[in-house]
Amino acid sequence: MGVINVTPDSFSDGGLYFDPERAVAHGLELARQGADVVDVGGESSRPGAEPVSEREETRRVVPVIEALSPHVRVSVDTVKRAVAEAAIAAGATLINDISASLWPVAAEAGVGWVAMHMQGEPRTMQRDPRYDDVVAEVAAFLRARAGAAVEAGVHEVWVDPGIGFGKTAAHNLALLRHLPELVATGFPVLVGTSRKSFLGALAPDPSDRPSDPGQRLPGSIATATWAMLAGASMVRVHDVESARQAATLVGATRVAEAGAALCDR
Ligand code: HH2
Repeated sequence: MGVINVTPDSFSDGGLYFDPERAVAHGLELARQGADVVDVGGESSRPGAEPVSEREETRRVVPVIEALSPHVRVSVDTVKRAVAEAAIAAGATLINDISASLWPVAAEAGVGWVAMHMQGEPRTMQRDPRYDDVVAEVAAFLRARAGAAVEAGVHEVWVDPGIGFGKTAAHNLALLRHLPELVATGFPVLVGTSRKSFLGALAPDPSDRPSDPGQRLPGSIATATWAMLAGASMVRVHDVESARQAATLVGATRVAEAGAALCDR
């Protein structure tokens, strides 16, 4: 899943694709690089981000989705019902929902839905996140929301641990380490670590300062590869070409494993 932020303020690429023509060109380029889905968002969810009105968010994403959807599968990254509906009318077939609450819209429209876990809300979520058992709590939350969606008739339901959404670096690492527990829910798992700040803090630059978002490609690919090996079915990334290479290698090791197993028979 390749990211397109049609926003002036996203944490790693804010402003780069705020112009719709640039956003469309970038989306087509991500598809060429191998993205199976492009995720179009019109509101930043970075820690401390200010909310955007429904009207403005719709104005940002709809023309981009209309232009991209004939060429590549499009998801809309929104928490607003009206924006999701307008995006679906424009050609989106997956709702990427960081609030994990829009499954009735997906059921009504017959599109797929991603349930992501978040503690709190973007403005304040990184102030002091706390859990007794982050892995168990996130898995229980996602299992319940995904179950409700299936019951409502959603035919394609994804779960996502919400790396960085109301989580410390230790919480993020625990969720990555124990990803198989999320995979065991039986729902396909999506993971987004791309360029996130815990990577900068855990893998600092040579002068021991937290690296900037633009320097976090190695950590992004390392964690995406980790997630895929642990059973994630999709990774949400800004750098599609690199992630695609990693995914191809993960796939090749699987084929090699299956071949070895056949030879052993
Ligand atoms: N992360 C971001 C946004 N949407 N959706 C899912 N399902 N999983 C994620 O991990 C996730 C997400 C944050 O990244 P980005 O879109 O690049 O930044 P911003 O929210 O500042 O626009």
